[in-house]
Amino acid sequence: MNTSSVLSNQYFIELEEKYGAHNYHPLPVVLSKGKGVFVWDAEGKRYYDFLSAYSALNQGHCHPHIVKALTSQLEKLTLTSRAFYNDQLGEFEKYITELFGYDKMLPMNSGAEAVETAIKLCRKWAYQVKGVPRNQAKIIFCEGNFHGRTISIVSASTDPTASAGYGPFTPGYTIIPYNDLAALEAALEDPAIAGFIVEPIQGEAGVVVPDDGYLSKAFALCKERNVLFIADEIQTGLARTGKMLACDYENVHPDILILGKALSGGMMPVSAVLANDEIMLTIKPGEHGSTYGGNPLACAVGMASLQVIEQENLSENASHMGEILRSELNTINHEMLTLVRGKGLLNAIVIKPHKGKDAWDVCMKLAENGLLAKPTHGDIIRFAPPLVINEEQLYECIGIIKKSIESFI
Ligand code: IF1
Repeated sequence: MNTSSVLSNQYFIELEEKYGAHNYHPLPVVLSKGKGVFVWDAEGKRYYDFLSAYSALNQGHCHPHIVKALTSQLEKLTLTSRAFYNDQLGEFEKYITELFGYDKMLPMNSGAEAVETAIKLCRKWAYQVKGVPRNQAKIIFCEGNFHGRTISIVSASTDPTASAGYGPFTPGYTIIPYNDLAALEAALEDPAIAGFIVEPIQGEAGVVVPDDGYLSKAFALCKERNVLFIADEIQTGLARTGKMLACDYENVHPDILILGKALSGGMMPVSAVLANDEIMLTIKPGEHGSTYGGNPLACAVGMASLQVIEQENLSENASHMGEILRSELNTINHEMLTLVRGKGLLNAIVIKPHKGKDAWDVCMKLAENGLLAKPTHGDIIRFAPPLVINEEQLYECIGIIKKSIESFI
C-alpha cells in the first residue's frame, strides 16, 4: 500500500535529515508525483515545476512517449555491458550523430562523466594528433564554470563551494574570464593548449549570457591555433535556450559536443560525447568506458527523448515562451527584482534583499503560491520550466511570480 499519501511532508524531511548525507539544502518540499509541467508533494499539493531538475526535464515529467520506450525496453533487456553488442546502441548512435552532424558518439551516464570523457579525448588528441609533448596538454576553462562534481572537474572551478577542501587538484588547466575574447586570445598563445571548454550560457553562475558573437569568435580563435572548441551543452542543449543547441545561435559546430540531462527526459542518467573520427578514434578499445555506458535501456530512452524534442517542436516553444516570460517579468516594478536575463526557457532573476528578505524567502513564497524554483549563489533565482509549457500555464506562472514578489512590501 502506498503510505506516502497519508504521511506528512515533514516525515520524509526528517528521514532524509537523519539518514541522508547533508550535501544539499533543499526547499522544504517533498515531491511524490510529476506529470508534464506539474509536480505534487506528499500531501497532494500541486506546483508548477520551474526548475525542471536543472534542465533535465525539458520534455516535462513522465512524458508518455519516453515512459513507453522505457517500459517496453525494461521488459526486454536493460544492461549488457560493452563486452557485447546490443540492438539499441547502434541505433541510438546513428540517430544522434546524424541529428547533430558528427561521425561518432561515445555514450556515458552522468554529465560529469561525459565532461571527463571530453577532457580525456582532448588530451589524447593533443598527443596523438596535435603533437603536444606527453603530459603537457592544457585545457582552458572559464571563471564561473560549472561542469560537474568530480575532482578533475572541480579542479577547474573558481567557486570555493565546489572545490574547497578537495585538493590536490588536477593540473593542466588555464582559467580565463568568461565572455572575454582578449583573455582567450592571450591564453591561446601557449602551444600546449589543446582545448577550450565552455558553457554557451553559464547555468550555475546564474544564467550568464555572453555577448552576441562570443561563441563564434571564440571558435574562430581556437581554429586559428588548432585548439579544440568543446561545448558543454548539458544544461543549455536540447532545446532549452530556444534552439536545439545554444551554439546554433551563432552557427558554431563544436569539435566536441557534450550532452546530458534532458537526453533522457528525466528518466535516468544518460549522457553523450560527440566528435568526428580524428578526435574520437584517439581512444582505442579498452582505454575508456563505463559499466552502464550505452546500456540498451538508456539508448531506448535517449532516442525517445530526442524524438519528443523534435516532434513537439520544443525549441520553437521554448523560444516563444521565453520571450513572453522575460517581457512579462520586466513589467514587475519591485525593488527586490533588479534583473531579468536568459534565452529561451533558461532564465534567471536577480533579487536584491529587502527588509531582511532574500531570494530564499521569495522561493518559499513562490512555493506557498504553487510554483517551485530554487535560489543559487544567494541572490539569483533560476526560472526554467519544462519546454512543453503552454501559454495558459505560463501566464498563470507569471501571475504567481508577480503576486509572490509583490507580497514583499
Ligand atoms: C548538482 C549546478 C546546474 C551542468 C553542466 C555538467 C554538469 C551540470 C553545464 C554535470 C550539472 C547540475 C548538477 C546538480 C545541480 C545542477 C547545476 F547547480 F550544480 F550547477 F544545473 F547548474 N555541465 N548541473 O549544469 O552533470 O554530472 O550532474 O549529470 O550537482 O547539484 P551531472
